[in-house]
Amino acid sequence: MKKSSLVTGALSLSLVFTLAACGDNGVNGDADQTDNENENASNNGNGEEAASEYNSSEATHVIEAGIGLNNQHPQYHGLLRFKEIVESETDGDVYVETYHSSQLGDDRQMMEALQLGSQEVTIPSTAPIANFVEQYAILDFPFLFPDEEIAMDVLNGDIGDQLLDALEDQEMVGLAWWENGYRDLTNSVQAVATAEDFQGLTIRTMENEVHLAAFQELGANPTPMAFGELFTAMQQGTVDGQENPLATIYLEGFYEVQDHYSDTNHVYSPFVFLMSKQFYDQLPDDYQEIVRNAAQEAGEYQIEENRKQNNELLDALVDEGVEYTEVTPEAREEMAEIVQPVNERFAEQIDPDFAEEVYSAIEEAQQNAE
Ligand code: TK8
Repeated sequence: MKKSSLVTGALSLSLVFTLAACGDNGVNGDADQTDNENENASNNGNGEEAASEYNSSEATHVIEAGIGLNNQHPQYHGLLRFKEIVESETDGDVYVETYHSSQLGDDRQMMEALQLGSQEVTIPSTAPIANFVEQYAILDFPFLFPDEEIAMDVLNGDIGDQLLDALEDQEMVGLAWWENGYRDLTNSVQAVATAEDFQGLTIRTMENEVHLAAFQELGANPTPMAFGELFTAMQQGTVDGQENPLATIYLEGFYEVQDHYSDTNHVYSPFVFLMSKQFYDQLPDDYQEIVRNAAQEAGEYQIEENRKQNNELLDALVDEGVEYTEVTPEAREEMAEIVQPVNERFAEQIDPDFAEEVYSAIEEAQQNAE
């Protein structure tokens, strides 16, 4: 596995500046977040909602856990479940502090902090992980996974294990697969029903080369940006739109700044529950097992709640005044054909053998499901 030490070095430096700019509480005081009209996003991540019968000053080990999404999202509820399990099973000897809404930084910065050992847990989408372990980019190929069950089968099998193991070289330990879900498009310009409708739209993408190339191929102007900057970018018109699963679109209040929603389902987005290797390695064996099982168990809860929200929030979004444009299977098929050369190019460039393994694992999971 290739280590991109140059990129990593530059990022460490930018992390130092970011932390220095945050003041002494380590919370990201980014103006973007306070300008955000969505009140959920500005709540303090370590307030009442994460109440605990235990006290960090009495714990031997303190886990600072940060995510990019807000405290309404199933990802945060899953993190609270992790906290509950770990604290009760260690009788408060391992204490978990929870931060949401990019309070500790964006996905990339938080992974950097895990490498440095200055933060213990984060749960990014796989897309930004590809900047650390390039094989992760293959998971983010558009229209790769036919459904969520098949995706989870593959991730909880040999493919997923290989990807989690590969994180160790990057000073991170992958404890479990969680789920963000199928990504859909919103924008403030036009209804998007077909591939042609992407033409000319400025779309914020995650910081991932495959996403960038795929949206280019569709004729859009992709603009990679950290999630924490997205709301303001849409509000100010820096970007016309973005793509995320429905739960994120609704729970982050994107309807305040977006007019159109299309169920493109263009890519399945997993989350990975990551722990700092430095931190994990110094935990006693029984605690290692407790955090591993807790990440798994909390993940099962997160996935269930997440799927429910992704399936149920469409009406609520429409009630907020967003126009829903249905994307037909034929239109999706056309989009998939247009971006297929991107998948082929990256498979070749990144790791053709591993890409083949992923394709066969998906086929096998599909056959087992039939
Ligand atoms: C949150 C991100 C987010 C992702 C994105 O930190 O950046 O759009 O979908 O959920 O991981």
